[in-house]
Amino acid sequence: MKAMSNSVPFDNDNDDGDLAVLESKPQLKRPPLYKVLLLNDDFTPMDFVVEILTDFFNLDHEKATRVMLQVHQDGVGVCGTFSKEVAETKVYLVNEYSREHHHPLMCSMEKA
Ligand code: TYC
Repeated sequence: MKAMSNSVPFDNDNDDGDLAVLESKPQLKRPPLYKVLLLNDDFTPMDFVVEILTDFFNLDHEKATRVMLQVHQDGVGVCGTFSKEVAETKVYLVNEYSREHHHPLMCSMEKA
C-alpha cells in the first residue's frame, strides 16, 4: 500500500480566478520497526534460551532451537521484529525474567 500525497490548492493571485494545485509531500509515514535481539553468553543454559523464544516470542520448539543455536554460534540472533513499544516491552520482560532466574542472558533491540 502506498501513502497518498496531498494536493493543496492555492490562489496564485494573478486574479484569473483559477486555482493552481501544488503537490506536497505525503503526510503519513509507516512507524519504524525494531528487531529484538538475543546475545550469546557462556553461562545461560540452552534450554532456558529455547524457553524464552517459545514463551516470549511464540516460536515453535524447532524454530526456537534453530534461533538459539544461531545465537550460540554467531553471537547474536533475531527473535522477531515489532513496533517500538512492543519491542521495548519484550526486551524489558525477557531481561527481568532472566535476572529472576539468575542467568546473564541479554536481550536488546535495534532499528530494523
Ligand atoms: N552459549 C550458551 C551455552 O553454551 C547458550 C546460549 C545460547 C546462551 C543463546 C545465550 O542467547 C544465548 N550454554
